[in-house]
Amino acid sequence: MIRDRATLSLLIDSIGRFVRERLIPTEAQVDETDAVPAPIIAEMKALGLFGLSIPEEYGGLGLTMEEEVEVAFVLGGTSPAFRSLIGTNNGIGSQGIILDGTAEQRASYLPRLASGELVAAFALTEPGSGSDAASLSTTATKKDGYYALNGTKRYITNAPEAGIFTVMARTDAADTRAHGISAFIVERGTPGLSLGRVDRKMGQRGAHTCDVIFEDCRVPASQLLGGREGVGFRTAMKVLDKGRLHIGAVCVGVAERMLADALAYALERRQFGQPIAEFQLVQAMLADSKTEIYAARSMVQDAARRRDDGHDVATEAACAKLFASEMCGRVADRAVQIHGGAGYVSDYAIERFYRDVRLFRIYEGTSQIQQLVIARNMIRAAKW
Ligand code: COS
Repeated sequence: MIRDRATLSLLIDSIGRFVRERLIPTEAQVDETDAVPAPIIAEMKALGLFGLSIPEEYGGLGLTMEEEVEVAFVLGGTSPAFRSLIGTNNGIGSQGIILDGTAEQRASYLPRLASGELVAAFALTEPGSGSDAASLSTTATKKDGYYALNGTKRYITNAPEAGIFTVMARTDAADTRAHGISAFIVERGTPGLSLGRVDRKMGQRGAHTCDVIFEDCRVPASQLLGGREGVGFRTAMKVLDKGRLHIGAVCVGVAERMLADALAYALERRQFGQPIAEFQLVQAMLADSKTEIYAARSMVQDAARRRDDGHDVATEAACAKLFASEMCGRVADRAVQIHGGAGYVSDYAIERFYRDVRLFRIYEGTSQIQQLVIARNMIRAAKW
């Protein structure tokens, strides 16, 4: 639902200008140095980007899902590393607190997440537990007024920068699946929490991941998310439903950027005496990409509206993420093809985007997990 079109247009215009004038010119530097410059981060904070989806009462912009995906389309027009920096505060890092946190937990963390003073991370994946998230083995053992956390979380986005971690851990050793899992808000600096070395990734340089290690990490009982044990897996799944929709929107934005770059190149590059855009085989690649982007954009918008209307969109979010991320991979491949040899060297942005977008088909649930979620929900609905 779009609450006020004029206000949203102003926001989108200012973010679009920021993307064009500040982020796109800094993309190559971010890739080379593996860091987003501090002045850019300060501007992101001033624009309110860290609190897009955090409710207004906590200092955020309180965007609806439909508004958020419109913003994500625009943010997708530049390197995904920039979006990644604000992604956890708006998505997987804050949504557990928004959806299921206690009043005290919301009041304590959301204002600082909205301003960007604090960066949040979401710690679900482990060395032995990825797609099968319910099998996680990190334990949280209740002692006198605190929980002792033990285990390792892997590939945790923004962990090197994070001030808080939403950590899924097993509080009931007897239940080896979802209902034995609880969620905790763990502050950086808690004794027993340490970080591994920053991962060397294929792409998205400037966005950082690493292991988060818990060794008898004493977490006060007040940090149990929502004050309830056994519902942490459900919280994580709800968070991921929203996150998947957001990632679908980012995929649309990035695909639009790659297609714009490919079209510009096809118009400028001449072979056989004419711009290669005049060749029908190149046109087919342009047209297929345009069509698929339009389809993905429509899916994401529709799923976002349904979520705003209060519907359960687990299936639609999975459909949107599956289609948009796979589409983004195909567009990246065609865009490199249109660039020819120029697409394989780093003088053009497409070489970097090709590596960056590969992650979309993996994180926040692989394409295969999206397929599984969609089919399971279909079968469940058919049975009732
Ligand atoms: N919203 C709310 N609750 C949900 C839910 C959702 N979208 N999906 C599942 N649940 C609930 C189920 O209702 C069930 O609770 P009840 O038994 O009380 O009904 C519980 O969670 C367990 O669900 P399920 O039995 O479906 O769990 P499975 O282990 O079989 O499979 C999948 C769940 C595979 C879908 C899940 O593990 C998953 O999404 N894996 C991918 C993880 C991922 O995306 N990782 C990325 C890391 S973060 S970047």
